[in-house]
Amino acid sequence: MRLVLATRNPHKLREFRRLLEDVEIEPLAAAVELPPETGATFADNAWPKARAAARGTDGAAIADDSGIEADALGGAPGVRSARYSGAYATDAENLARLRHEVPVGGRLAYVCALAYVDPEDDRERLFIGRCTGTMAAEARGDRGFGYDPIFIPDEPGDGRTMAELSDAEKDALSHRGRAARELLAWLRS
Ligand code: ITT
Repeated sequence: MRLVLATRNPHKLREFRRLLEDVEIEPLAAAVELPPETGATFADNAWPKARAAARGTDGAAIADDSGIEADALGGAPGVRSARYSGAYATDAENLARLRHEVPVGGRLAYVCALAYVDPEDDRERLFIGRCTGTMAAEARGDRGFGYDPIFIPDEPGDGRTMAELSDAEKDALSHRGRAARELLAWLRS
């Protein structure tokens, strides 16, 4: 089976290729334009990305809209996670702002909305994955991407940040891993 992944984020492509190993995950063609992310929820943003990719490639597509929610900020940055420190902010700039605003030990959650769209049989489905954790005292680790160096997942509970876990460990507990496994189970059912 083949699926186009509607993303411009190479880290997401790498993670989905690991997570959906029986599926051939194709990158999005450069000519396909992704819509602006103006939705109020992760799902609102995931659907248009998946539909644009399915239309642009004439095949089934998936899209991930994801981010981090901080209790101390009433759930922000949420859908604005990629642009938290400005429209063209780097991962390092976004992480620095979150560290500045959330106290050490503050509750955090990663969320992933994964939309599946198949234009051939009109099948559409949404899967949501969550992963809870806390703010680290300092950025640690060089694996993963984005906010991983300051996110201490509740599991396995040994104090390591997401960026200090192996790929297999991150996949087993991450928001994206959880959503991807639900998609796989549904595709096989
Ligand atoms: P596409 O829209 O092209 O898929 P994007 O990077 O802009 O790429 P999002 O709009 O979904 O994707 O933004 C996701 C944000 O949340 C971005 O700042 C990421 O760094 C962060 N994020 C999502 N999943 C993450 C993960 O597993 N680890 C660390 N940060 C993550």
